[in-house]
Amino acid sequence: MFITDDGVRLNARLELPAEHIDRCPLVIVIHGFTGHMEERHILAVSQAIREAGCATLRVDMYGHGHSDGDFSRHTLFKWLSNALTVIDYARSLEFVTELYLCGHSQGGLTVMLAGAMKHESISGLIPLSPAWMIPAEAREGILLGERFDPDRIPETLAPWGLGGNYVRVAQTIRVEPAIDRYQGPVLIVHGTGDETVPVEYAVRAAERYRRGELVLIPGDTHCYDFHLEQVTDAVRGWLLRRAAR
Ligand code: FER
Repeated sequence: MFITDDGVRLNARLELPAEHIDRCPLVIVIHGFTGHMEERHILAVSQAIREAGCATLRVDMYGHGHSDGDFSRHTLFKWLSNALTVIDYARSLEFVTELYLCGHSQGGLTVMLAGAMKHESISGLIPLSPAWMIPAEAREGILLGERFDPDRIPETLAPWGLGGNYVRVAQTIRVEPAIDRYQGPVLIVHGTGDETVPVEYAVRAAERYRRGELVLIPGDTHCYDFHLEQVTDAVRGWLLRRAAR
């Protein structure tokens, strides 16, 4: 199915939990930079969410997976617009009791920002290895470890072929106020051996969130190559504890 964000078709998949019930919570699940909704860790986390009795809505964001848009033209503003549209779609579904946002890496950053913007309708956030240093690094002239002049942004950022507008947009975003604005419960999961997003960012975000909880996966990578089951256990357990409260 497609959810349309002002003419941009976003490939999306809605799945209900196995134990059929009339109404249940729904978790929107968002992949990372260069990712898509069929990645191993996205599928595994989504399944764990359904095992906790919640529906999942996986979405390919602008310029990714089978959604419209060119990768080279994607920006965090476009992803935020997509996220707001998907949230509004999810809120329109009759069966949905509560709405949660889960996202990996750049998708984790997206749910941190969108969760703050829509805080009144979001019951909790699950940022997985959130890449929330992207805006600060864009201001410093760093992108995925590569350096550039932040005041003379290249037209194209090799080797990913990203347009310079990705950086211009990222430079405007302030994550700390978004963290401070969100007062609901937040579960952050992060591998201590993450080669893309240093684990210290997860520690700082979890401390800064009013109701932050942190699960570290010892030695694991950005996409949980070694202990994906620890990630799924953490997410399932957190949602089950929310349901039992
Ligand atoms: C960056 C660091 C991390 C970056 C993107 C990421 C585009 C995101 C990684 C992911 O979503 O897996 O500097 O720049």
